[in-house]
Amino acid sequence: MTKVNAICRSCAAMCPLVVELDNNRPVNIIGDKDNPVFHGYSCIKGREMVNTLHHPDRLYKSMKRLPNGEFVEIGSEQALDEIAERLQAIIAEHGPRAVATYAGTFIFTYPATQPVQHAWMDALGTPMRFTAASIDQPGKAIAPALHGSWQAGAQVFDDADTWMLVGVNPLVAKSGGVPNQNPAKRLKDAVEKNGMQLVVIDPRRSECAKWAAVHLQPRPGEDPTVLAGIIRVIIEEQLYDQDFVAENAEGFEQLRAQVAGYSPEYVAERAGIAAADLIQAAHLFAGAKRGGCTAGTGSNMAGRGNLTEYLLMCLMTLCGRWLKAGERVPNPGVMGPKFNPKAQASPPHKGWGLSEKLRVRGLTDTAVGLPTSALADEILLEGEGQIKALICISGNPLLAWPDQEKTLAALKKLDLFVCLDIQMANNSCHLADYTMACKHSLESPAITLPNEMLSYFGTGFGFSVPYGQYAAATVEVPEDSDLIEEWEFFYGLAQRMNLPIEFEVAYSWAVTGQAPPKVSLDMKNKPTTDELYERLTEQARVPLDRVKQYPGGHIFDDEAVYVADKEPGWSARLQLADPTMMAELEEVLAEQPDHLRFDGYPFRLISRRTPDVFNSTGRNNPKQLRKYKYNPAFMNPSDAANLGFVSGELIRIESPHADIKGIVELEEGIRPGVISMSHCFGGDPERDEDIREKGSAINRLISVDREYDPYTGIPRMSAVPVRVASIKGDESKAV
Ligand SMILES: Nc1nc2c(c(=O)[nH]1)N[C@H]1C(S)=C(S)[C@@H](COP(=O)(O)OP(=O)(O)OC[C@H]3O[C@@H](n4cnc5c(=O)[nH]c(N)nc54)[C@H](O)[C@@H]3O)O[C@H]1N2
Ligand SMILES: Nc1nc2c(c(=O)[nH]1)N[C@H]1C(S)=C(S)[C@@H](COP(=O)(O)OP(=O)(O)OC[C@H]3O[C@@H](n4cnc5c(=O)[nH]c(N)nc54)[C@H](O)[C@@H]3O)O[C@H]1N2
Ligand code: SF4
Ligand SMILES: [Mo]
Repeated sequence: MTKVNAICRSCAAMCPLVVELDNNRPVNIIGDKDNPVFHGYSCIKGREMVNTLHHPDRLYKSMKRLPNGEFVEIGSEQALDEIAERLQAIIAEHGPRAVATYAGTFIFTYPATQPVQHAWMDALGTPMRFTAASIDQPGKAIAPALHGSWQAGAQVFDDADTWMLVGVNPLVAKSGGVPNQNPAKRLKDAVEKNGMQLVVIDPRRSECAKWAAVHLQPRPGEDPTVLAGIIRVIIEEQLYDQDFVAENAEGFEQLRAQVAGYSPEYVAERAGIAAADLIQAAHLFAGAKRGGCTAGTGSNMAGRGNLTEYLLMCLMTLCGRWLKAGERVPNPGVMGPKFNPKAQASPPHKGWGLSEKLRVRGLTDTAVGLPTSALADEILLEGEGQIKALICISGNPLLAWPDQEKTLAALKKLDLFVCLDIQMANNSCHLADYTMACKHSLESPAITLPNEMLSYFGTGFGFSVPYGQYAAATVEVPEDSDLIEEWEFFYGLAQRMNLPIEFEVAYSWAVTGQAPPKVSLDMKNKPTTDELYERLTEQARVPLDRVKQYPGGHIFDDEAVYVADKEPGWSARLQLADPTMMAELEEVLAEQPDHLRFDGYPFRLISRRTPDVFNSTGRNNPKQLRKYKYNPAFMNPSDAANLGFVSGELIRIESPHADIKGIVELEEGIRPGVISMSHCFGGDPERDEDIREKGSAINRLISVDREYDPYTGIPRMSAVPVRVASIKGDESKAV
């Protein structure tokens, strides 16, 4: 038996693990108790790699779908030859724009993939890169584009006296808000030891809300109203940082005028909360010395997510919650370049209207990339520019994209559909012409660079200390297998299509704002993943070799970096009154409140994450389904009583777009009028499986063209208007 250090790549947290191996097989996996940042933390999704590494569904060889629908094994080299040939034929007939990629969640923790993929696409001449980010929290990229950003970054959770969580639930998601390294311990310590005053805005009493000093439980989708109300209190009571605003922001008077209509009474009435709680939340947030606020998927998906994220940035600026000159930089970088910031604003830039135009809904490329909610339409819409080939990297469109029926039709219409996955259990792979069998996370080396870079994604994300870890591959790939890494797929295509692989390290751009040197790969002698990691970290503050000297991870706090003064004559300011956002504030006031619209749809369906699975991953491992095999329709017991529903009952849930079946589960903490369900459960519309075994596909309820953000295209994926009905006695029709 040997013990080795590993990095879990089953979510963005990248927890350090200790894996006990018996003859190349993991027999036990635990969190690393000696780790200085995670303190032994791990979750079942990581520990269960003991079972999922060699799960019966695991692919060891790539699969090809024959015209009769049968799947046969195919060698990876042969598959690459065939795919390259088919792509070339498609490009010859329709041009390179006919080739698109979609990157799902598991691309994130594999940092070698995207640079090679992007370089291949650049060389091919296709801009059609789509990712899950535009159906996740697109406001996170749009808001800094409109507000500008603070070069020194935000105050961090570690020494904050207050934090505001808006539709984000880090105790389950381990995404952000509370930094994702053992968030439960962090939040408990912050509240109990440091007296942090937590404000949570969530229509249900989430796991985080249990720690809140104030929990606002508004009607779903009313976050802009609530945040405008909080800003109004802070401005009217002069609780904001007047010096910081005077020196670094513009648009203050206009913002003040724009939020004037959002009185506590108006907000309380509209959002269904108590005015006193709203005022208390404003006082707690503005009254603290240090703090921050984070929005998550809930508030980004509930309509007007850009505005929600924008108002949170305004709150940060109003309260001066950015790092000031002379303060020590919490994380000056480890595998990223040295972060050497100044106490000054970067000016706003364009959030949308970037060069590529889509053919549907007037959508364009944006700060968060091309709108994935338009991808199915771009495949379906005939004519010049139609997408004919799609490569799906570690994603599951059929369950994850809004409007499942449309997604199904689109995936079937493709001339060529390729998935890169570790298993066929993914529903989308059944539609793919080729599924490339990829290495499992434990079969290739890993670095924590992606989580380090998350701090540039939003406040409350990433590592707030200079932490880094490298882990070599934990196990050898099985003999007889034919597995590739995702980057090797694109490298292999580039070789066959005579294309170069040249890229600039995007991470370096994010940290320094400057172009890093170009990396060109040798197209004859394939590099190793370790060599690619070397190239990606060429500008690292701590050389990769040094990181490798600490197999269990280390905090590299040997160098103190301080925020430098603003450059003399620096004139850029943070924008508190972006015209589009001000117009949206105006529209919100003018429109009929959401709860008075949608006659006949009295409920709002909101999003949530299921603790033991990751989107659609983990649903084929019984140990991860012990608590929930399916995705219950959680509702308030009073609603259930009024409708005569009992726990476990099968019901029909109907949106203006479609209907699905759900299974009632009672949850005291949910606001009446709200139903809360996880996505990525269920099957596809043609093979509806047993709902009590597999759950329901909530994306069938969502339309991409009914209510959507005009810039990023994200439709309303939370706060979805629905009605519910009993289907007692009719259960057979439901499965
Ligand atoms: N209604 C609704 N819809 C939503 C959401 C919601 O809250 N509500 N959330 C949205 C969000 S935030 C996201 S990010 C998307 C998720 O969208 P996707 O990323 O498209 O969906 P996942 O289920 O995460 O897909 C992950 C895929 O990666 C595969 N996989 C697992 N491990 C590996 C690996 O090591 N290598 C490779 N190559 N593949 C692997 C899995 O088998 C699975 O097929 O869904 C979005 N859709
Ligand atoms: N265990 C597990 N972890 C995951 C995932 C998973 O599937 N399972 N998915 C991963 C992915 S892809 C992502 S992007 C992250 C997401 O991480 P988070 O953004 O933290 O996602 P959730 O945990 O769903 O938390 C969203 C919260 O928003 C609330 N909410 C819903 N609608 C509204 C609204 O209109 N307003 C407000 N204020 N709140 C609302 C919900 O009740 C919920 O508590 O999690 C990641 N981590
Ligand atoms: S929290 Fe994420 S990274 Fe940590 S063990 Fe669980 S799945 Fe793995
Ligand atoms: Mo996500």
